[in-house]
Amino acid sequence: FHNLKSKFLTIFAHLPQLFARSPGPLSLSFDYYYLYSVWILRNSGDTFYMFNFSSSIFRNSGRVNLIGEHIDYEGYSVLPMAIRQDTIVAIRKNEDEKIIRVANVNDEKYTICTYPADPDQELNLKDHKWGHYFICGYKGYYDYAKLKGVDVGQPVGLDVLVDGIVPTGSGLSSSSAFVCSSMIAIMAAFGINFPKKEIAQVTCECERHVGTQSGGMDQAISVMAKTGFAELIDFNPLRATDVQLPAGGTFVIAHSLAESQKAVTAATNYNNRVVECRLASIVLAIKLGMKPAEAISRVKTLSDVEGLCVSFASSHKSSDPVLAIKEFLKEEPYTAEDIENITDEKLTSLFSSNPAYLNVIKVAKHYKLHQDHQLVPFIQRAAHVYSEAKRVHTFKNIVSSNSSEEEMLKKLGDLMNESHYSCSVLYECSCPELEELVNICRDHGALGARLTGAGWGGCAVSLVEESIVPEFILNLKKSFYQSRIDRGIVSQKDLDLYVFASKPSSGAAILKL
Ligand code: NG1
Ligand code: MG
Repeated sequence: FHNLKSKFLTIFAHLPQLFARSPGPLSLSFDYYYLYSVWILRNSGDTFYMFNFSSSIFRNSGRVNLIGEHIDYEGYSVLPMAIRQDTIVAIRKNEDEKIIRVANVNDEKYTICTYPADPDQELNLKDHKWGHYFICGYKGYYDYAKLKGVDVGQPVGLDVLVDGIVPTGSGLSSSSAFVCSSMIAIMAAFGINFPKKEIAQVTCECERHVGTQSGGMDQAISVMAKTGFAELIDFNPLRATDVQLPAGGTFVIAHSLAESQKAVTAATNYNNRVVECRLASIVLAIKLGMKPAEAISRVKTLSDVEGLCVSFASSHKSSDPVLAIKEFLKEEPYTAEDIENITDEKLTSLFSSNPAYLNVIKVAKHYKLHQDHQLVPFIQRAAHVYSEAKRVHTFKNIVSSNSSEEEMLKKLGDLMNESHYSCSVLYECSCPELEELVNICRDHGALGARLTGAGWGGCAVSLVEESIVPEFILNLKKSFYQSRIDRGIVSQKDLDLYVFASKPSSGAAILKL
């Protein structure tokens, strides 16, 4: 490991135009991204072509989701863009020891993790470690190689060094940047090429080994992003369509400084919502006429029942699937018993094959498929999902329309505000710090501002007119961050890591050394 680290650092030191050092973790200068393209190895078309280096470096970017929150796992399209902040993984085989060592350049915060070189190991989820994400990529590699009939041979040891500057627990998908670069690094170490789309699919599935039952947005954008474009990501089958954003607007990302440790809080937060949506879709399907057994076996997501909801709506002269929800989901929270009466099956048996779901039902007291609220006539998870799915397409249509730029930016901002409202009130995945931050962003001229990523902490993204970006950031520093600097929550010198403007950046890349 020490050799690898010193080689890694020596390479960095010898390429000052590529890597600018800062105190603490390595941070990367802008030129580095420009020069990346010179160093990227045949990252073209649909496949990464890899060669057997003695040691190589792989990078994947974080992402900001512009719109489409908590709907990827329900099968709906989302619209993220990659950001400049990324995770870099260097790897080499160690034939002498059957151990995987995962070390970090920032070894004070991220101490070295070791694991057996065994693809069948189970991760200890009760003791969550940062290195677990590497093992997700490792297990994913073996699962996939097996599926493809690749002869993987006997497992060997791996020395791995990581340098990440995507803020963690921030909704910017540091986890997926790490899982994706890990898996690509492992492929290269073993001299295997897989198509990019398949990498995105496998990494989505293998990240679930840390426990979160996530959809595939982060891995897809991390692997398939292109400089200068946001991407509309469709699922089943996975597809990325370039989306050119209006030039006069910039997305500013600001961290609420509340860290959202999704893997740790999965049972009450992220996975709870996944389970609520699953149950909402089954209950809806049954109410709309499907037999319980059929609904349980066929309906996995709200997108699976949208067709039924739409036919119901159209028989009432509407095209809005939300009409069916209003009609068929009751307004009070559901208890497990209520649901079992509808589905004719115990929840524990319904979810017997998924330990993460079982953890959710162990701690959940009731499920909010549809809950009344004094502010709006109906508030529910399903309503969020259907309306957010629509907003994604509206967003895409607005940027491809021929409205004036001013009008376009205004409409996009409005959609982002609506999305935030829906996340915060219907989906209840915001938190006080995010609410404060989003309001401050709007007060200082954001055309729209919303939480991004899973929520419960992490970042907000604002759409800001290009010309006011520096002033906007300065104002956020004064109104949101200064009091937190005074309270010792964040230090002045780190502030630029937590609030920054970002243009759409590139995705996965391989550096040949
Ligand atoms: P973040 O918070 O960036 O990890 C998570 C999920 C996404 C998506 C969003 C909510 C993972 C790896 N990613 O993103 O798939 O569901 O929440 O839209 O869990
Ligand atoms: Mg994540």
